[in-house]
Amino acid sequence: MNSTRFKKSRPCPELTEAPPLQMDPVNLAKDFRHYYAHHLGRDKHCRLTHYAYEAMALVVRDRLMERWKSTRYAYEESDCRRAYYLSLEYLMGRSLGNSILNLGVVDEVSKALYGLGLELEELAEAEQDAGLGNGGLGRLAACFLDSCATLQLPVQGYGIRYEYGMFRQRLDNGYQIEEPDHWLGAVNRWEVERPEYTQRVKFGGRSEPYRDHSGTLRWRWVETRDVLAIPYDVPVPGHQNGTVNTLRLWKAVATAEFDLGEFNAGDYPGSVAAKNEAEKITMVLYPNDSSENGKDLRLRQQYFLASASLQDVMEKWSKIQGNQLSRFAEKNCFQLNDTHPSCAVAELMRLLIDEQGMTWDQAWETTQKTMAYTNHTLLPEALEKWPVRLFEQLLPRLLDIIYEINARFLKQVAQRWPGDLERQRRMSIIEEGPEPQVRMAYLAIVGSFSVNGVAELHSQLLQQGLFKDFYELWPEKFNNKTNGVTQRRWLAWCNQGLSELISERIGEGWVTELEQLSQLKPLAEDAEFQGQWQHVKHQNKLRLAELVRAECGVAFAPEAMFDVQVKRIHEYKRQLLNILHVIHLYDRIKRGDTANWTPRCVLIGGKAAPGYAMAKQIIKLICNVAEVVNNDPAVGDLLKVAFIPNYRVSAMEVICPGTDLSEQISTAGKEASGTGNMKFMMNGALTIGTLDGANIEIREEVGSENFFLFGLTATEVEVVRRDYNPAGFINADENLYRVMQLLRSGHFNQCEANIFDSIIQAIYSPHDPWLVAADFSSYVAAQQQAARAYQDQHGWTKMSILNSAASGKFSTDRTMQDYNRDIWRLEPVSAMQVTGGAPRLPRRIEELVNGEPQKAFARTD
Ligand code: CJW
Repeated sequence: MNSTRFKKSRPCPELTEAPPLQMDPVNLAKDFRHYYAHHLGRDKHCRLTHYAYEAMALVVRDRLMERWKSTRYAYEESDCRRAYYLSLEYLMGRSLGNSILNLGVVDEVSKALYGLGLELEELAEAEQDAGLGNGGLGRLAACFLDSCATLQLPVQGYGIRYEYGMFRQRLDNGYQIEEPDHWLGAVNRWEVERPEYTQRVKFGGRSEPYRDHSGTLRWRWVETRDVLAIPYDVPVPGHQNGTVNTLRLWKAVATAEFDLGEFNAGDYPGSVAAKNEAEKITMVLYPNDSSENGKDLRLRQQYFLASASLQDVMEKWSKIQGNQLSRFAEKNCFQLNDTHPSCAVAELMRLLIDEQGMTWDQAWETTQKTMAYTNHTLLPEALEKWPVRLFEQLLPRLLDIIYEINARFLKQVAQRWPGDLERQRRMSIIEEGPEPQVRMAYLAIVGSFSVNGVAELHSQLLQQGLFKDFYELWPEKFNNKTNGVTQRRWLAWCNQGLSELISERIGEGWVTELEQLSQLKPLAEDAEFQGQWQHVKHQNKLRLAELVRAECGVAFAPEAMFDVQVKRIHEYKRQLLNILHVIHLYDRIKRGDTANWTPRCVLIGGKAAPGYAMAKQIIKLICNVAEVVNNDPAVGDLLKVAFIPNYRVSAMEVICPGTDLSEQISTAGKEASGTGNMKFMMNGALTIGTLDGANIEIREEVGSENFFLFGLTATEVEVVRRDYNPAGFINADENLYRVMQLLRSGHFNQCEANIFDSIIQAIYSPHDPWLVAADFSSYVAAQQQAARAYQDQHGWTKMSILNSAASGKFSTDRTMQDYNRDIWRLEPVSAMQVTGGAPRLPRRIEELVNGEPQKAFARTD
């Protein structure tokens, strides 16, 4: 930056050295009052909880700041190797509660607020979700950051600061309406703008050869239209360990010159248009979670993130190490969250060659040792491809580099399989055809030293299917890293009743070592413990019932079984199968088949991509079925159905603690992992599910007797699909036949003729890739088993406790240790010495800090 605003002055420690802020209720209350009255200018007449939230956010933020600084210093001083997580999405949700929990001051803050006549829970509710992601992939990134900070790993997240996050979903007569989520309309207390680290990102123009001073032929990217990337840093606190890591989010801003250039040329509207064009890049999150739609703005976003982040890391490197780039790969590692940021492979090559003067071979070695790629999907429509033509227009220099990478790579393929032209065509980074495309997954694989899937089955299927050729060439690159979730948010914070009960029995160690939950196993049949467990579940069900009443106007009775499916709406996730089962239950009630009935409350929620017509139709069907079922006096309390609008992180914090039965019913081989399944399990829900994604590992951990399994396996799915005859399945199953009759009769769309025709057709289609009809019978059987099991509350509670007790594997603390052991190879760095108080350390980290051999993170080779 050349602005005078950022002129450097001499270092001035007395500016920032201050005694640590106190964390006791008296001081917290004092600071709260200061912010409320003096900073926000509110007084006793202000009844808006929002300002109380803001004041508390400021109090907490101050405490984060000092730890954040010491963490930065600790990383700098230790000159440690670092990893960077590159992701187009971070679903952070709310920050206040999480920060308070991780600072270890839940009781202190509650007391301080109590003294002021306020309640922490109510304040926390006033915070808007930071919804900078679509679903599992974005939430996973947020859980990863939490675990890295807790493990004191020097990992920084890089992402985009979208002005508009994930759209808000409203329902109008059962139809999804999308509303903009202008989350930055309110002040965001959880970010710090750092214009002093602004980067410049190039677009457009052309590449041109030239000779440098030594006469070497080089390339440069000229006549570009640049965009500035301004970083906003978000603090990511570890759990009671003094560490605060950073998530750096980039905002796009027009450059002064190119504004002025057009302005001076007398084209004022042109200059404004150019400014808008630049700033559009970070305006909105694309609301697709499984199919790319080839919009050029999306490619701009991807490159913007990759380029700004890489330049940022390079700049820091140069400042400290000079132009000693030979050790860059030793000290830096980039984890690519799916192919979305995979431009980074070519961009790093460009920076190393064009800007740092490396040779191709040096640069390639550095890149290949630095990049690691995680795949999150097997769906072919989600595999990103960009038209070569678009690359040429937007990123011409990158396209040159991709061509060169591909040429050299295909030579390697030809050497390994001489004469196998078909294989070369299959493996080429450039897909030939009328509209040639860049296959981003192949670019990511070729440019990375590690390629991982996100659950055992998914990683296997990648190796045997989608990436088979690459696996044959480089088996050593491929590995699995089963997903997880952070138990800090997904148990300790969101289910405080269960947390307290668990901690009373086994201590608090599980908060940083989830495997300790296995100590609950011997208590699974303990009558007293069961009673307490049931009491907590009951309270959580009341809380969930209140949410459903407020949001859906449907009364859920807490004695009924709460049967929940919340996730993005997609055909492969089979919300349709769920609602067919609901119709079947309704049909049974109507025909009087209700002996030994288990009352059930079915809750479904999730957003459909705005352009995904079938997914929206499925929402409409769910809503219409709910309307009929809930208003039929013959049904009464036997069955209730609700679709909860605007499903998001903060809603899940109420939903998963109150759930009895977790629906994980995707067509086998389609859900890469799933992470909602883990949140439910941790909170003591039982799973009804297929052998798909991480369900398989959940069932392995908890035992088949504590899991309701149904459906075809991934292998069987392939076989059945070959000559699939849904009508055969429908005619062979009386229950399904009746369900289809009800649907076809228009029973759920009495005044809306034919609106469900496309759904009915899809079920009857021999080309239905999701095999809804094929799995119906076994799904109904598993549901019946679950219903019967629920009637034995003693048995059910036992299974519930065992599920929670067996969820240890599904902590992102474990996932991050796996990434670190096999991919990142970082040493944890403690930032403790500088902060006030005596934070409690998890045992493992205590050993590390106290100089014990760093077993947990030692290289195994
Ligand atoms: O990642 C989770 C998995 C889950 C998987 C999800 C995923 O479906 O099973 O638990 C964490 O590993 N999300 C995506 N792929 N896989 C995903 C997300 C956003 C996308 C996209 C794919 C956005 C676009 C395209 C594909 C786009 O162009 O906007």
